[in-house]
Amino acid sequence: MRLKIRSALVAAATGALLAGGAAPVAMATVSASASGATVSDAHCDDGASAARVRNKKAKEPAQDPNAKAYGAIKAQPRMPNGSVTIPTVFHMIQPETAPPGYRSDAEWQTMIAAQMKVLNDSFAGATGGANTPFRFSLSSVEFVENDAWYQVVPGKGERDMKRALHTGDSETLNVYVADIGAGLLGWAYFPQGYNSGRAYIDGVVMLDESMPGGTAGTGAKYGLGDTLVHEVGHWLALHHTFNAGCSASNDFVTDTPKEAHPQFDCPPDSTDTCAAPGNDPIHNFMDYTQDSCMYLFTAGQAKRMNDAWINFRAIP
Ligand SMILES: [Ca+2]
Ligand SMILES: [Ca+2]
Ligand SMILES: [Zn+2]
Repeated sequence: MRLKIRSALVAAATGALLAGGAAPVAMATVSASASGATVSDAHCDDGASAARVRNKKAKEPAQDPNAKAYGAIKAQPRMPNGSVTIPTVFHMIQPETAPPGYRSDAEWQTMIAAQMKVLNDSFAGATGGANTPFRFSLSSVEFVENDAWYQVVPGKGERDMKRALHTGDSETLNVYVADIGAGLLGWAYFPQGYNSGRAYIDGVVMLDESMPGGTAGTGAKYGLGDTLVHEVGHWLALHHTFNAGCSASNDFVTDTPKEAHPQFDCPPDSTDTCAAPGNDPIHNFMDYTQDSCMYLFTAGQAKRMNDAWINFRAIP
């Protein structure tokens, strides 16, 4: 199969953020040995994945019961806020023939720039939560026309796509953007799996219309760009706030109150599903509430991401 890739390299050396889609777009066509296989085998054979779903009926990728439970993480010194800038690579997966109304590349570029701002503001605590060591710099955007990957789900199609497109190392954030299937908003892999011999699988896959200005969800309730923030939380080892429910371990973060199950939309602040102290963390990026409702990481989550970076991603 011919794989058409149009690559727009964006200030890779300086790490400057892309402003409003104004970057020059270099056209290139390359061939790849993608098999064109179907993406119907939605099972996920890596237990180290975690997802965000669009609705209560959507299934998350199945988790391998034999996979390690990535629980407590070895404590490390807290890095200063904003001290780690993560190069971020966008792979924009597109249909081979654009349907009527499909967005132009310039529109996607604008949404990607807005997405980077949401990501940085969120990890800086500028939206109401804790500051973190992490900032993100857009290093490249590529547009890839491939019908087999356009509605990718976890599984073989995902692996084919990532084998062909993944770039960088454990410190590089690869973001695959597509009209993903299975009712998912996105999924990601925990950093502990990076050196499993399948480093190419690392990264985030997310729904294209979940980017800022997108149409995802009823009333575009998932169209403010928080899906990427949530998935990068997983990429830095955060569990869902409802992980293991009201159990003692919960999400292995002490300052996120336990909650029995995911919350959707935006329930009242008084929502409280576990007897343990504190109301449910419905405003936390790692719950399942709508974008306008989620806007914070806690100091404990910032510390867990800090520790995960040093333990699993930082290259000495
Ligand atoms: Ca907790
Ligand atoms: Ca409680
Ligand atoms: Zn998730």
